Amino acid sequence: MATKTIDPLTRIEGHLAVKVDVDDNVVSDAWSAGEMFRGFELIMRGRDPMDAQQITQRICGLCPVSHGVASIYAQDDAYGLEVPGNGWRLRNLVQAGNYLQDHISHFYLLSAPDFVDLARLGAYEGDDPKLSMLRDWLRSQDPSPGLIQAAPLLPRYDADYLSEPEFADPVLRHYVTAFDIRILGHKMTALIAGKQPHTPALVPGGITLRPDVKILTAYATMLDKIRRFVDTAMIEDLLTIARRFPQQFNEGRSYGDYLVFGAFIDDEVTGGRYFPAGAWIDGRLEPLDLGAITEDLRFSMFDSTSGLAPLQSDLSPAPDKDGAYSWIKAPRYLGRPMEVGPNARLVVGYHQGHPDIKRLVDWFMGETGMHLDQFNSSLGRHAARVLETKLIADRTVNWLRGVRLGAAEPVCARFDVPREAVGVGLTEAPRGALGHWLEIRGHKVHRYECVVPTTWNCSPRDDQGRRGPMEQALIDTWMADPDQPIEAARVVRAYDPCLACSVH
Ligand code: NFE
Repeated sequence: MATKTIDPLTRIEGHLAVKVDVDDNVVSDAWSAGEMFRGFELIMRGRDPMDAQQITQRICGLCPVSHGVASIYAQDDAYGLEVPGNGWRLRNLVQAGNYLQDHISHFYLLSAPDFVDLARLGAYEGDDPKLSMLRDWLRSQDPSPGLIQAAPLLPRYDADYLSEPEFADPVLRHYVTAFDIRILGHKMTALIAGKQPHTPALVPGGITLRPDVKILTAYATMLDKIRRFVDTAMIEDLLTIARRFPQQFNEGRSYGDYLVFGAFIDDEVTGGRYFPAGAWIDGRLEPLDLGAITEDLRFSMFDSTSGLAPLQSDLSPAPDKDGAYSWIKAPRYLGRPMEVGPNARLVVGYHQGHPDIKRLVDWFMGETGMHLDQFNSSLGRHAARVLETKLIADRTVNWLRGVRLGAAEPVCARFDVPREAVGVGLTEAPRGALGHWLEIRGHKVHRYECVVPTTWNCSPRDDQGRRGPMEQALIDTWMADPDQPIEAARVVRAYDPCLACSVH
């Protein structure tokens, strides 16, 4: 048996170390370790609650909007606010821009190099101007003929890549285009919310923007470009990869239990959120029960009491704690490790009979021959992310059309910060279920707690010794050469981990 450590694992956000035991080229055990402490929940204590959405957005540069939204939802709840239609629609537009940017970035910039060998661009002989430009730039970094072996393409592993030019070249071309397209998502968010990242416009009760025709038209134009890219490039590239690597629908299998908090307020769908809340657990659909959430700490570097609900446990960092190997906590639902993210949203929505999700997922299963259970796989996670990019891009048109113009249209409810209150804000970040819990005493934040997507997915073992979802997904991964751990890296990247968020 050999033990291999991938540290740091690249093309993810933040500092993640993955350790695997490999027996006869097969992973027999795995550990996922978040490598830093941040302490945002301690920073929050004693602050004005109105600072919460600004401070917690600094947890992350990738999904700041999600933290901002969770925070203002928690305050809406604590202050008893009813958000006007323009308020929730404009918030959706802010969140949608961030999702589109984030999913496109992940699929192309972070994940495509696992399937298409970018290093081969050094030998590109076609006449596509963007690919030629990239080739010339790469060759200026590494003038040796053939494969480029220079940053940013390192570490590069020898693997079974998509290499036939008729399939690989379109993906590479879209990889280059994606750099420009993702910026549109950023701009859409900034247009409504003032700037991005770390938007100032998200406030309890609604949003600060009074929309006008110019802003909404500019948003619509950019959204239209993204929708065209998703329809003509991203979905096509997903099909290319799915047909070329069908075995990836069987790799990276985890427990198959999913948790969704629900996202995007929408008054035209049952349940009031476009992505509905719920749990898929042990092969059954269950309504979301917040009381079922606890946080285990036996293998996490905290000295605090294990197994308590959010807001109940203390937060005492203990870097030298015996047996602990991660700064990530181990959240559990009914005591079980739960996977969160795009595949959780699609599976829970599908089982609830969500018409858009059912139509798109059925179409994809028909095109590729994969079945619903295979969303529990590495390629299933990528597929779910791409499919929901289309769902969000298309649905955003409705939210945009629903915004009412005119000075008399409120965008925000009035409120006072109460002396004592408790609030919970639930949403879905691109990487999965995100909750902020807030307790106010004497008009100040007494306690604040975030339970974050990558904390669920990349958690260490819990008090019962059960692995976190991603640790479990690594088990049984076959590695052609354990010194070139591309197969393990593919499993990890399919989760789109964000370590900055997970350790918050
Ligand atoms: Ni930092 Fe985040 C995570 C997402 S939580 S990227 O995990 O998506 O809002």
